[in-house]
Amino acid sequence: MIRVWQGDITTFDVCAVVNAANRSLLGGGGVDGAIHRAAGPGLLEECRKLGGCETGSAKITGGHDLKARHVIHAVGPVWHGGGQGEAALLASCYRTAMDLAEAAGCRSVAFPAISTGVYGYPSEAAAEVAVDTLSAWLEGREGWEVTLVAFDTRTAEILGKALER
Ligand code: AR6
Repeated sequence: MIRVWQGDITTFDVCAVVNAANRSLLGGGGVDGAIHRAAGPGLLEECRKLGGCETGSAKITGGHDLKARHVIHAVGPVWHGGGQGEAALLASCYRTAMDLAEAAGCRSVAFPAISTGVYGYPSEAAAEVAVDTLSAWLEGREGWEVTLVAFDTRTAEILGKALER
């Protein structure tokens, strides 16, 4: 099951929250900064040991001071107009994050709108990639709760529309 929820992902009580990180995995602005602030310095300490992450992939850590047991740090693509494999890289983020959540024994995951802030990916197109990729991944699997977290009303509407298609 996929649902849309508007609010701050750092408050979410799920098995894994996904972070929209960069390749260094050493923190940044946006949702990344918010997650690191809420999780406390132990998260950065753990991230330092990961050696970064490729665009389109993800790595998992503990949740530290968050309610969530795990943080999955996914590195979305920077938007360059759509002709540089952005959609495939974004889809790969969602799939890899779900694979890592499953391997960690999770059945509940919350995602921010990866790449749609600083990285400039158009929100409508990103929402369709998110919904299509997650729907395909969830096919044949039972008991999952996947939440698409929108920080603002506009993103919530866009995600809702992508879900209703
Ligand atoms: N809860 C939920 N969503 C949030 C929150 C929050 N607390 N804060 C922001 N968002 P962005 P990106 C939304 O820029 O585009 C960082 O510096 C935000 O409104 O956080 O993937 C990293 O270190 C937007 O819809 O991530 C990278 O360098 C969405 O989260 C770079 O930004 C993603 O926006 C990654 O850029």
